[in-house]
Amino acid sequence: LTPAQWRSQSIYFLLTDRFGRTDNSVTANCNVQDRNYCGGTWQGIINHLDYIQGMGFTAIWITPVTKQLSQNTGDGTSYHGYWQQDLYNVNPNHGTSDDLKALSKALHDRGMYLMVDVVANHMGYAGAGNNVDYSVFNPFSSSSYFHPYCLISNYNDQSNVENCWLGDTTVSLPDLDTTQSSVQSLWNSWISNLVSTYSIDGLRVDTVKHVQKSFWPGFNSAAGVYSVGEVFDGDPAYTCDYQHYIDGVLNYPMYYPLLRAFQSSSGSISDLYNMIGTVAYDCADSTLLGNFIENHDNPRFPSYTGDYSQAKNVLAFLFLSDGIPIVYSGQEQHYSGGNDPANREAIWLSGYSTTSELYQYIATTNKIRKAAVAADSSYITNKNVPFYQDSHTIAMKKGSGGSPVITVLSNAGSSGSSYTLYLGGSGYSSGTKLMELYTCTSVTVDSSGQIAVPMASGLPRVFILASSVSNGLCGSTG
Ligand code: ABC
Ligand code: CA
Repeated sequence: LTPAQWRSQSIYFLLTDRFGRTDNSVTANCNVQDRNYCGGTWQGIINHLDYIQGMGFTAIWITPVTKQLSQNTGDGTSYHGYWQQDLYNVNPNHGTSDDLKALSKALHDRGMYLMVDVVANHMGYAGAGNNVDYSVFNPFSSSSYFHPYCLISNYNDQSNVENCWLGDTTVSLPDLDTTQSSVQSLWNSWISNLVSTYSIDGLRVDTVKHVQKSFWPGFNSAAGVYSVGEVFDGDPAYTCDYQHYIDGVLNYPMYYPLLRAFQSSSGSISDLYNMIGTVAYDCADSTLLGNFIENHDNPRFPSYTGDYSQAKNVLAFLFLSDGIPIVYSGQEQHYSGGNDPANREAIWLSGYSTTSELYQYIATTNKIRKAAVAADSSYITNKNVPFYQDSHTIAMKKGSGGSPVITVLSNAGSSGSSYTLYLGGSGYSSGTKLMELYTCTSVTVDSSGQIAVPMASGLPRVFILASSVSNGLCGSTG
């Protein structure tokens, strides 16, 4: 799938080891602190695709598929998939190569897409960096393919970030010398092969800032599919620049102000408001970024606040601002794990409840985004514009000039009061009939051009033209 085709997708990100088991168990023990395999498999994902599709997702992103180091180390095992040793075989803990093909086919049979996480910066080794036996790697079986050992010590020094090694002295992440043309051509033919062998539709690319920028255009084009890179940095100037080298990046610049705005009722709305403009300006194309509020490297949102209204507001932002929404598995069950490894809970232990509050909320929000796309061919490419803020509230419009989607978000939380927000500046003229899609309230724009927004319990509100309501929303047919 091309970048343009990915814009309107929505992505469910899961750790293969933690999502579903071949035996369909919902009781199998998984102690996150053990940092060990819990038994999730590609077949287990196939078994639970209804659960994912039932929330309206059109794609999944799965953790790396390559064969890993096999030891149980002081840092745990390779259950997460970022400690690869053999690029030409798959991780046997997750199944066979045929199982992975079957997952790809099962997704495609439903009209869904497969995004695979890939790592080109490093391999993984159980032991200290000055003691690596390079012959265990396939390919790259000699030290000559790698940068000399040094641990990254200064994140403000870009050559240190690119040329030294991630990991620690328990598990080393031997850092490939990606400036060598032999290394580049191995990676490019590998990725091209992987994509075609498994009919992969998109890539999430790990550790992008740890490889020189000039490596990525060749890799991205050899892949031939939309690639979204991980540049773990909140600075928009630093992170957005990578979009000149790879199709998209994970929206780390938005992550921090989004978290701070909604993690408490005193969070800064204005910082978020300003970052929307900054990212739209600094990034080459904000509509190709990957939006998230949770992942396997950061504490989950409910570890900051247990409030469901605040959780709904951050979700609404992911889906209704510029970029491709990414929900991290377990977010729909309001899981609350903190730092790695606590944020990697097994999903089966939730019993895959489809009635939980956020599961239902996400399903509605996916429908809203699809209805917006269906009603307005330029919705997905028109930039989101914030146009109102107060200390607890932000309003944004996105879509073609005449009929934008209006999103009103609040950080007041579930105990927030009920009141009417008279919202001007939406661009809608008086007399226009709108529908609020979470409450199914009809509102006519008043004579001074204001929308009477029925705020309550700190919940998000979203308006579209009443005549555009579709996709089963608010009792619509079709
Ligand atoms: C394991 C254990 C951990 C233990 C660690 C030493 O070993 O699980 O508990 O603490 C994989 C595994 C991890 C494993 C690591 C290391 O490998 O999943 O469990 O940790 O062996 C990607 C993946 C990630 C993966 C790897 C490695 C890379 O998403 O799951 O980890 O393939 C850096 C990298 C980033 C990486 C991340 C984990 O580490 O850049 O690619 N993620 C600063 C730095 C960032 C740094 C981040 C976290 O800290 O700038 O580069 O990310 O260490 C903001 C700033 C940011 C700043 C943050 C903290 O503050 O703007 O720049 O980020 O304000
Ligand atoms: Ca590197």
